[in-house]
Amino acid sequence: MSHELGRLEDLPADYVAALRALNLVPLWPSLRAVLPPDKPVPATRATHWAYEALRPLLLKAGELTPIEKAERRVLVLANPGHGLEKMQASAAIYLGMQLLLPGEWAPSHRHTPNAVRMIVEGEGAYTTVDGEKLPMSRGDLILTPTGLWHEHGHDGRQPVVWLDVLDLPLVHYLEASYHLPGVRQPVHPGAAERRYARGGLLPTPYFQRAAKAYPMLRYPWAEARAALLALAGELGADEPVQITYANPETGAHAQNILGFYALMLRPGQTLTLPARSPACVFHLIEGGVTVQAGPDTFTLAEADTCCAPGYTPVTLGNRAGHGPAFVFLADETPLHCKLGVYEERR
Ligand code: GTQ
Repeated sequence: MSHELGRLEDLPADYVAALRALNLVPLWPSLRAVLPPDKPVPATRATHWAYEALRPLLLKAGELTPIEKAERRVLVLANPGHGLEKMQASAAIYLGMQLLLPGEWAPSHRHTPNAVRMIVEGEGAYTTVDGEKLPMSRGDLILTPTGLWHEHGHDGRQPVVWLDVLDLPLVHYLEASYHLPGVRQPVHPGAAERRYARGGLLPTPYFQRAAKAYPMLRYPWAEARAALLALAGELGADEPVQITYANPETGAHAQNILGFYALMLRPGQTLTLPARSPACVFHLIEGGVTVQAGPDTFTLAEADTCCAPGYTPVTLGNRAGHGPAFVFLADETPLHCKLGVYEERR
């Protein structure tokens, strides 16, 4: 039973002042705000960022601000529900579109928040993470886990743009976010994605497995796309065709806080994802889809991004009559599961 609780205004002003002077606050006027009935009231609003609209502004940033003055030349995809200055897409997710121009270099640093890059356009750029030089192509997912040195360079001839997904809002909220500058990293040869190229077949040194917390840092789009097409061939027509970017040694999510996935929609397919506690981000790699998040419907063109708050059912539709659509997703599932607050409602 929910009955009206006492309000702050119901209390004598001198009583409230006496409490405040001792750093005390009465709970009951704010109880329903922090424990709302039945489900959370998210600040996160379903929001759509059209690539066509933001791209010229990002390129303009390339003219206005040299890389030396930016370190990372990024336009943040900020959720108005949180206030733009908070630079949050959701409670735990930060999104940014980063531009690197030919010949530029974004210097080495490391920080406590985890990052990934989803490459949006351009060829010839690379990021070096923990001494591994990782080429960037459209649709590739590149990890920059917490604490690893990373820097970005560009030997190509066209601007390169990628989507940064970080757990920065959460780590900042935890008062655990900080950054250290570094020097250019020596690059060691080898590509982990070739060592882990076959599912279920792990490279095994004779004495013990190399115990790297993040054994694979680059997930080429060609592999993910092929995996989705192969999976689609195995599943029934109505089943969701989705893969999780996983740590190939443990099978767990690739990173600790945010989850990353790729999803294929068959021609004409409509897929309803049940309401779940984590907020979710959708980025369209290929095709044309509609995303209906609660009362809001967005029409995504290629390279568009949108987000949906938690506890909201989401319906994805492939607008094309022929040809699959491919969507990259990021969400807060690993975090919610680890904290024991993960929930699905059907
Ligand atoms: O590329 O290292 O969008 O440190 C925000 C913070 C990108 C990066 C962002 C960062 C980076």
